[in-house]
Amino acid sequence: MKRHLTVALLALALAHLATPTDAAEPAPHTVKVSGAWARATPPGMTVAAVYLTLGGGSRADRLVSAATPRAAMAQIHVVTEAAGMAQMRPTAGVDVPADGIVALAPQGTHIMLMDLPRPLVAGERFPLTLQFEQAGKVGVSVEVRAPGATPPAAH
Ligand SMILES: [Cu+2]
Repeated sequence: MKRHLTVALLALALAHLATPTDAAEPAPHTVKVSGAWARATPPGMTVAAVYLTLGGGSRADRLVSAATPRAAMAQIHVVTEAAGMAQMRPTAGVDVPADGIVALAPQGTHIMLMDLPRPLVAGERFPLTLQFEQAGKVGVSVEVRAPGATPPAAH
């Protein structure tokens, strides 16, 4: 009886071990947020842009909103050109294709923080929560960089 139980447990354990390599489909994964940063703001400036990279999950998703305790309001902005001038405006969302990479970078789509109660200081970090249609809420830590700082080279 004891021996039977041992064999059964062993079989169960082996079945478990075998699962990841035997699976035809890769394990499902959700959207990932990385490399979030913002420029430090001069005194009196109450808006700032956050840039980050969205890595798609196993199925397509969509970033629909953002929020942070560091600012009264956060909006997703896209940059468009009108009459030779770059203008930004709120957008309803950003599509993240399955296993795709979407970079929110300077001169392009960004998370706009508005009504900052105090300037962003280089070296500080603050939490940002992104709301996705599929993945739900995903939190990320935003790094504040010195005003002249440039983003790291794309990889
Ligand atoms: Cu903006």
